[in-house]
Amino acid sequence: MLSGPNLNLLGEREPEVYGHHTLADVEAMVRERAERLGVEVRFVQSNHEGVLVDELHRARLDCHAVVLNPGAFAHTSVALRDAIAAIRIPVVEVHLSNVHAREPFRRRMVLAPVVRGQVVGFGAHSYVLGLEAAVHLARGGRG
Ligand code: CA2
Repeated sequence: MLSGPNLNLLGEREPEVYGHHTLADVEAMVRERAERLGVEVRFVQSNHEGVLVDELHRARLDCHAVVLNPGAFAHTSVALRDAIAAIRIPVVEVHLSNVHAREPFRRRMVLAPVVRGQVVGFGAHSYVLGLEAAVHLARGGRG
C-alpha cells in the first residue's frame, strides 16, 4: 500500500476534504480488513517521486498487487505511469477525495490508463475498497 506526497499530514488539515482520519488510522482499518481476507500488507508513504518508483519496482518482486494513492502525482507523473506500466502485478489507484468534483486540474489523471482500476471519493474507506479490489485481482478475479 503506497501513499504519496503530503499524505503523512492526513488528519491535520482540510478535514472537510480529506476527513479526520490520520494515515495511521487508515493503516489500522486496512490491516483489520487484510487480516479477515488473509493477506499481508506493507505500508509505505513517501513525499518523493523516485522513492515511489523504487517501491513499485520492489513490489513486483515480493507483492501480488499494489494499492496506490499517488497524491498529486496522479495528475503529473509520467515516471509513475511508466513504472506501473513496467510491472506485471495489478495496481489499484485510490483517492480519498472525489478528484472529479474538485479543481479542473485534478481531473487530469495520468496514471488512469495503466492502473487496473480506481476508487475515488470514499475517504479512508477508499483504501479498504482498494485493498478488496487488489485482493480480488491478485486471486485471479477479473478487473
Ligand atoms: O484525494 C486524494 O487522496 C488525493 O490523492 C490527495 C492529494 C491530492 O493532491 C490529490 O489530488 C487527491 C493531496 C494529499 C494532501 O494531503 C493533505 C493531508 C492533510 C492536509 C493537507 C493535505
